[in-house]
Amino acid sequence: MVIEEETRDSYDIAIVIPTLNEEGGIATTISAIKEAIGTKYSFKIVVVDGLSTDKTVEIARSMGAKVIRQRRRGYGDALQAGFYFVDTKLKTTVTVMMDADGTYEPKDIAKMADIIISQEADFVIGNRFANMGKDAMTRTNRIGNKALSSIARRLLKIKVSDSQCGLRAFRSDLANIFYNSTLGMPFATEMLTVINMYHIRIKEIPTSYYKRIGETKLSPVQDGTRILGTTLRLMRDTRPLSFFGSIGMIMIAIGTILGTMVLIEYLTTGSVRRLPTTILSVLLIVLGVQTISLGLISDMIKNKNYDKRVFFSE
Ligand SMILES: Nc1nc2c(ncn2[C@@H]2O[C@H](COP(=O)(O)OP(=O)(O)O)[C@@H](O)[C@H]2O)c(=O)[nH]1
Ligand SMILES: [Mg+2]
Repeated sequence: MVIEEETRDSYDIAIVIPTLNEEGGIATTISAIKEAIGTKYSFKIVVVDGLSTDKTVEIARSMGAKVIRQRRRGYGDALQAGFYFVDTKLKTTVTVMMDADGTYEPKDIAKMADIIISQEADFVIGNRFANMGKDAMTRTNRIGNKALSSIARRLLKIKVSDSQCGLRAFRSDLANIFYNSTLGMPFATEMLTVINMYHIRIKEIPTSYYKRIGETKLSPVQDGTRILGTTLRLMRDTRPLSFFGSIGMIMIAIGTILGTMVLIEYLTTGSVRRLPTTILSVLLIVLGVQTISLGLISDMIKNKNYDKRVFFSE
């Protein structure tokens, strides 16, 4: 173990870049990173390729990046594989993640590293809305990203403006929680939920966002729906009492309104003529109470299974 530690290459920053057919953007991205960081920090670029069929891998290797191949598919899985590599094969202080499409400003990497190294925060995320280039994001994506961020803030208590921002940096000794957490695959929203769970100190900084080189690998509708589904699942898993509690309360509220209508009718006319409404009202109230009970049980299970790893800052 000690021998392995000593033979690991050591850098200030590891920059993990997932790629899937990015031959148009990878060279620009790597050279812009080299130029932006210069000699301020030592760094290693780790490209995690998802079986690109173009020249991405050759270009990345020829420019000195370490290229690893993910076994499974997907952006989240690629990041996890990259973090695992950095955590187990290199020795670094800061881990950064970034796209290979020229959308992010490489100068922001050093800014983020400054914050982590000075111990001002353990995790830094960009806010693309702060300084968004013209045409950098389609109108649909802009609205969608704002909506997803606002939903995540409300449902998951994640305190960031741009929950889908792909430029992030964190203390490398925290890497293992992102590939080894109880939540399964952490990716964008998942990562932020894990940060909340462990009370990791997060800071948001304004970042630039430029128009993409090459084709996007995400589809707005399909991925937007998936992210929304993930947000709900994460709320169920991490805040079960709020999740089931609010569904139950809504049912009880509707049931009570319907029941009150029936009661008023009974008090004024002396008879109950709306039988279906009466049944629905009772059903909703009973189901509502049951749903809240489910929340209480889930909350108990969650607390029993809670991952008790602790972290500290100096
Ligand atoms: N390794 C790997 N990289 C991926 C995969 N899907 C997307 N990427 C890369 O992840 C980054 C983000 O994807 P991108 O298409 O830019 O998404 P957008 O920024 O939301 O438009 C890019 O560098 C992609 O090449 C995948 O399945 N595997
Ligand atoms: Mg991108």
